[in-house]
Amino acid sequence: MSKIDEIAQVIETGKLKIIEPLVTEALGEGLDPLEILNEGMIKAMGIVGEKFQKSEIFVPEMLVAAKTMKKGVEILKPKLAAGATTSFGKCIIGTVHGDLHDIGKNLVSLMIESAGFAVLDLGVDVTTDAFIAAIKSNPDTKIVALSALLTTTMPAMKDTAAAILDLRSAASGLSGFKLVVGGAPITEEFARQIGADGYTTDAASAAVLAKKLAG
Ligand code: B12
Repeated sequence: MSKIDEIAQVIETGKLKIIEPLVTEALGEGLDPLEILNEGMIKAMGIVGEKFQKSEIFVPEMLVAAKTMKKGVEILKPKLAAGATTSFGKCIIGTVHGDLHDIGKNLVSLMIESAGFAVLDLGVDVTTDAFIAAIKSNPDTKIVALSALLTTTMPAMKDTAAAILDLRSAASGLSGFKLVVGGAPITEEFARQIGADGYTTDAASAAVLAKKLAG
């Protein structure tokens, strides 16, 4: 079994104690951190999701897999965040109200930060009011990024986006930011419907998009 497959299996089965030495070992062997992330970790979470859907595993197993992935990402973090030299301004990011998924949001945050933004991460289950308050107290924000992982929280994303866009079009002096959205159930079409300025499918392309929109 390849080291990357081994990492995937350790995440899938939630072996929290093994992930740290295993990822360190993989990096020591010169494996590409992005390949470890995409082909090992993210792939494993996809399998975890499928197993949950088929009722082969339940929430506790999904949770321990998530914890294992988070620990693995911690080891990868310094390698993924290359350290940007340009400054693109501020980005506010959060997972919308009712949604507790944050692994993808954290990766997007990490990539956007390493692309040269100062990131204000509001966390998970973020209400519309909390997004609005953050924008008001950070008038120099260039990007507002919303994440949603559940079809049931897509309406919350829509409502939050509407309030944010209202704030932007009001004569509030807060018109200098772009709104980007993402997360597994989000599509280009949904993003357009709710008036977002941008949408992408993964963390690396989210950083490219943020730079393009802020530039
Ligand atoms: C781990 C996990 C959990 C963990 C979350 C832990 C955590 N701290 O995040 C826990 C156990 C808490 C959990 C709970 C639940 N979960 Co869950 N979970 C998952 C799982 C297995 C992996 C998610 C993940 O981390 N993926 C890896 C990351 C890297 O990918 P990602 O999040 O998609 O992010 C990438 C892109 O989407 C994008 N992206 C993400 N955000 C943004 C934002 C922007 C701006 C941009 C541009 C891009 C972007 O870039 C990211 C990086 O490349 C998924 C299955 C899946 N395949 O997604 C189910 C899944 C999302 N969960 C599901 C469900 C049903 C639930 C529960 C309702 C279960 C329950 N009965 O309680 C609860 C809901 C809790 C809540 N209120 O939020 C369903 C959702 C079904 C649906 N269509 O709505 C899924 C799809 C599983 C399934 N197949 O049924 N879950």
